[in-house]
Amino acid sequence: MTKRLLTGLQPSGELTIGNFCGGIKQILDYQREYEVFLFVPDMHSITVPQDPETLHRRVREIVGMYLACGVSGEANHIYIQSEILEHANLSWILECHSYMGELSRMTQFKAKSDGKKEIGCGLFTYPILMAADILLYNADCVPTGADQKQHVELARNIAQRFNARYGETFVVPEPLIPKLGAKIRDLQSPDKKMSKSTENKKASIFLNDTEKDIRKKIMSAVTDSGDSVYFDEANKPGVSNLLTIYSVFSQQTLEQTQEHFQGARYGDLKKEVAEVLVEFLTNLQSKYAAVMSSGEVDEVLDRGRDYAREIAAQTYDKVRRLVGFGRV
Ligand code: AQP
Repeated sequence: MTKRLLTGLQPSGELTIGNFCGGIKQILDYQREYEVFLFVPDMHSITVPQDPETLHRRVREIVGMYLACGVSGEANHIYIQSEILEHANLSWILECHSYMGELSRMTQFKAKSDGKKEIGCGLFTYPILMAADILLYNADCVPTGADQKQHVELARNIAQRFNARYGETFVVPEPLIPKLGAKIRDLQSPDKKMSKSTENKKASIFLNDTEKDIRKKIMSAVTDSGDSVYFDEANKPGVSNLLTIYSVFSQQTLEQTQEHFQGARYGDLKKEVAEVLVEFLTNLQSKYAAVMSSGEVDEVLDRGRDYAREIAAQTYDKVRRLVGFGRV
């Protein structure tokens, strides 16, 4: 049987090149090998406040971006999380099989709640919803950037715990972390990862950035002391980040990139990184405009919803019987 791969990107902001490297690129790499489930986690987005109109708009835009990037809407199942009610139903059951201790260890929760006076419960429990997203479709693999690896490990633990108690029910998923680009760094604070919901817009390159903005952001990216270009993540995170970005978007290995920039100065590196991004993103943006003016997004989402609903209903029905819900 063809193995299943599942992933989703939250419509919590405009997608960044980090989201492309950790999420979308992996789907492009694997979509011929796996049965792909790609969903829009709109339920995850409201773990932090969202404007409803903007969220509606972004849900469609993100699917347009998946398609513009080259994700096949015909071969893959693309759907919106909130349109499949079993995500929330299964999440509740899994929540009752999870522990406060394991959720408290999630580094993303610590980072997102740091310094906040009021911390929403959803921010704390959302890794369980993520486990439900994965286990509902018995996904074998979950492509993800380094930041989400811990959440996939939690999903594995919950699946194993459930299977041990009720008998083999869920496939135990494996995280699939890219060798290159698993953590694209913030351009202004390279100790942090690049994020779509960053407050400092200069810190992230968004997939819909203008040519002018791309060049400006890359040219003002924080580099490190010294002036020679080489890859050393611990001591030169800013420069290493630019080398990684260049490699991914020029489709070269890190070794080829390092060779290419031997003897170069920071200014040369930045100019070439900006060039490669401008070429990739302007091309992507014209494909995106074409997708958004066609009716493709809704067609793909309707098809994906119908397919996903059937699988989700089967899994949920099995699980609710196992835990003793309703009438047999
Ligand atoms: N900087 C990154 N480098 C590589 N991969 C990344 N991902 C996120 N940031 C980077 C990967 O993108 C996919 C979608 O992520 P998400 O939408 O579920 O949320 P996130 O991980 O919380 O991403 P953001 O951009 O930081 O969103 P906000 O700002 O809303 O929290 C995942 O595969 C993720 O690993």
